[in-house]
Amino acid sequence: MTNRVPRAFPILFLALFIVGCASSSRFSTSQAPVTIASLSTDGPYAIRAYSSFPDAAEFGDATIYYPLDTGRPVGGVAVAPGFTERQRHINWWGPRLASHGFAVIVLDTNTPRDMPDLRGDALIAAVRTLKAENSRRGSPLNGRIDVNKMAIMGHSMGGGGTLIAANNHSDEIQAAIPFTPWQPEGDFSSITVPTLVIAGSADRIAAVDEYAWPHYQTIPHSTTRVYMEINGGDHFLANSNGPDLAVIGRYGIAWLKLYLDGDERYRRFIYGDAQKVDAGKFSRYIANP
Ligand code: 9J3
Repeated sequence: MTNRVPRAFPILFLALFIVGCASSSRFSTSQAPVTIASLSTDGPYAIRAYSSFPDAAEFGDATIYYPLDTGRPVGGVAVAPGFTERQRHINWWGPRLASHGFAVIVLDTNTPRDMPDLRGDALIAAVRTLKAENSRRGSPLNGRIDVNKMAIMGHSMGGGGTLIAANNHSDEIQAAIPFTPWQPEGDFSSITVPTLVIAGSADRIAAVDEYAWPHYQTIPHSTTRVYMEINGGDHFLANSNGPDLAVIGRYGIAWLKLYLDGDERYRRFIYGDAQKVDAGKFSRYIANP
């Protein structure tokens, strides 16, 4: 007995050392200093993409982008394009968000002319697809998704769909980011999840005073919501060819880090000093709270 304990010690220390090294390398990746620069470009994780997974009736083709070696389950994000658009119009979000530690499904609608309500159905179905990937044997994401951290995003009619889906399914998601959204007479008074509306003051297709701004105003005061309007931004400011994706991406990443992951280090990029530096970029930045 007395000499068995000392003999176990070296093995115990070796095991602790190995575990310590492994977790400290993870720690240094996920806890690296977060800066305006680090959020303005791709993040620390290597990424992969795949497109073979079970079909859903509510959308067409889709691609899932995901990070390698996160050492923890990741949140999921579904992204929908706008009227007549396809994945490629908005798929820059896939690698950008995946490299910061999210599993991202970018979808094609069943037909390019689907109206916003169908895009909302597509987004919720895509969220369910991501959740199912977590438990599908053989999926690269098997056991790697935190199914309680889900967000939806979309452009224009896909942004309308984002708002419709958030309004009807706030119980299935944790955050929403409509960009240059379009939904005539939209009433989103049942949204309870944190919602970031990204808009452009020079949008000639979905003019902010008819769409994004009134859409935002229908979201309840009791819901965490931000209205971010890029001064001079057009309808395509958050699409793959947008002129300032460094900034747009930074706000999207910070929103998801804060409200999916609950990581408070990102709050200052939405509400604090690291947001104030951008004041000159916005015609309106209404943060409530
Ligand atoms: O998805 C969009 O770009 C909607 C823009 C629009 O005004 O469509 C009208 C048919």
